[in-house]
Amino acid sequence: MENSETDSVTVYIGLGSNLANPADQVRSARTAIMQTPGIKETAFSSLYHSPPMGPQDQPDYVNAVMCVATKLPPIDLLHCLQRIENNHGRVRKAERWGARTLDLDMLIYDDQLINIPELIVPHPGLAERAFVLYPLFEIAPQLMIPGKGNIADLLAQCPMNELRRLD
Ligand code: A4P
Ligand code: MG
Repeated sequence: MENSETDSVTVYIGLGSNLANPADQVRSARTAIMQTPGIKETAFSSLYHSPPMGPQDQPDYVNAVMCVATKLPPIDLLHCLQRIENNHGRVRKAERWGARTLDLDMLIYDDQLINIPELIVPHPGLAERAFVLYPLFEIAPQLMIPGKGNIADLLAQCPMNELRRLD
């Protein structure tokens, strides 16, 4: 049973960028995730454009959400995502929510609730962020988010505001 599909879990990953051609950064990150051994893409949302949440003196963001099937444990997957961020020129600065070439957030890992210093899942901001909820809803309209509820209900509480879908 070692290699059976049933051993895989479903994971949702949020991709975001607002530096160095953000749409290309997101597309290239998608390819890098797909090419990671042990990870299989099952869905990828449209790209979405939005003004920055947090400090306003930074460029607008491009975001997307990806669904993957994987057998990697959560921490191993986090480290894979951090390696891909670093390969995309991610520089971690002291300022909270500052500009970045690539941000990969583990939004949901199967039905798990994880709260350790290195990893909080579901991602803490998920339920209030239009740039996460709208692309997530696009690829998983029936989703139940562990500890937070049904995606359609969360979306109904979260106006789209200036978020727009890119073609
Ligand atoms: N970490 C804990 N939980 C997770 C998780 N579920 N996924 C830890 C990924 N990492 C997680 O992350 C800091 C630490 O969080 C990591 O070392 C990891 O162990 P980081 O990527 O270095 O820092 P960050 O992303 O700046 O911090 P934070 O608070 O996670 O920021 P967010 O929530 O990612 O928000 N505006 C728009 N329009 N679109 C955006 O995508 N993104 C941000 C960043 C701000 N404004 C934005 C957007
Ligand atoms: Mg992050």
